[in-house]
Amino acid sequence: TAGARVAAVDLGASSGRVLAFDVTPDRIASTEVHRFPNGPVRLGGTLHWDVLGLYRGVLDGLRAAGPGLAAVGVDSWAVDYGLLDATGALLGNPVHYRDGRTDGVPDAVHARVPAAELYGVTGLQVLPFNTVYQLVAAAGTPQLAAARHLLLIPDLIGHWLTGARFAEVTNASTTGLLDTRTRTWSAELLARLDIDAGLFPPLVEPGAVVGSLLPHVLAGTGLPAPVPVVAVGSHDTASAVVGVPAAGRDFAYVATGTWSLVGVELDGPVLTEAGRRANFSNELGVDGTVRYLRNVMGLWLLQECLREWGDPEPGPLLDAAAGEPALAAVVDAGDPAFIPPGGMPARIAAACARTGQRPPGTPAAVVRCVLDSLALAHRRAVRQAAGLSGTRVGVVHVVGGGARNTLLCQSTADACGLPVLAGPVEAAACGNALVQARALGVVTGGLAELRGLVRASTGVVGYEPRGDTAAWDEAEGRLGLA
Ligand code: LFR
Repeated sequence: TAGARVAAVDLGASSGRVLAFDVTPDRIASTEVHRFPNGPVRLGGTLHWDVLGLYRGVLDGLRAAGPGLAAVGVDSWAVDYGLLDATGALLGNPVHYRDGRTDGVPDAVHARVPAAELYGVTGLQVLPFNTVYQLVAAAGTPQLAAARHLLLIPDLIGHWLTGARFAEVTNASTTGLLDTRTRTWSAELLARLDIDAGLFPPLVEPGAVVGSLLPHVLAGTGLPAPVPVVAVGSHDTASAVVGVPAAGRDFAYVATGTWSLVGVELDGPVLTEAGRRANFSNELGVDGTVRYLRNVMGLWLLQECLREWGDPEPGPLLDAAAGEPALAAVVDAGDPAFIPPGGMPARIAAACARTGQRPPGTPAAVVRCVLDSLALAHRRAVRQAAGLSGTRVGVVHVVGGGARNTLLCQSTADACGLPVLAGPVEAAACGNALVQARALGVVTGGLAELRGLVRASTGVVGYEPRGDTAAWDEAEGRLGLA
């Protein structure tokens, strides 16, 4: 085929978007056809996602992308799921990963399966919201007892679009229930944690055609049949790393958005004790790759401050932050204490005070503190990822929403002492679309070829490291991190 139009659905923690991509063998061009808000809904003391609202946004986006659609692919944030009963009905709204139900659960789980043993199988950083901890927190609830199927968010959307039930493997690897070495569900872990193995659908690798849009979906979106749905790297980070426009292999990436996911791409997992202690994850990627990375708090810190301040325009604040002195105060952007919503400026001030630093006194100074702290965490994770995996890193690619934040990109270059290449902002949608296009036969090759297409088609902004990294060493020292 000479070219095709595909729709990439990319659901993030603060917005969902549908992009139409026109893909030819040597170029991709995208249009954002629909964007809709996403966010937590607190109900009865529990944080939920409005998943039907998201599904409606997807349908609206598909209608806007049509009528010439050759395929659809869906990616979203990881770890969260919907439960279906025996008739296929959704059992309640999916719980948001920032909900407090998993407080204390990791320790309880590790008392049954030691953390080191879990890591040896799943290779995952302990984050309290990993699906395994959510399921143990939900044990004994009537809802879980009634459940017959568990579908991660993109698979749930895919199920509603096609009727098929499947678990795409890159996202499944964030559950803490997959054996990262074999890319299959760990029957042993499921048994030891009394989690019903029957809940989990068959795994599929990215690139598989999982079904096609159901008749009522076609009718509702005005699309002519048939429209295949392709499993993509359904974890947004997996798709974002496909969309990194790297020319060589000696790169680290920072996939920025609500989170910063910082690491390197490997051919296989690194399951060392040193990596576990440093809190590195081995997430499964497209084409058999592994993302060796750490979750860093990301722009969530900034988003939550802005919310607290009544959502002012971020532009002027970022400009003011650029005029503030660098590294006046920093916090550990890897600290899980920042996971829950609410009171972020006060929590940042408290973290500064705890480490003997004067808390930032103005919103501009808080923003500067947040961005410096992120840059510091990026540097730490890039260096550790390289060291722990024996990878040489010559350049850092910043993709996702943070790629348009010039202060963050420059500070990341300065902190790492490495050039930063920033963009594309919509890397996840690019990676999503390219995997679809390859499944359709419009493009061929491996990740290097797909990345070449991103490079040829999207603009990238370069940042050279300035100054010396000693100031960053000193700032890191203040945090007393191991
Ligand atoms: C980024 C992301 C991260 C995951 C977090 C929670 O959007 O998918 O990779 O750890 O959201 O699901």
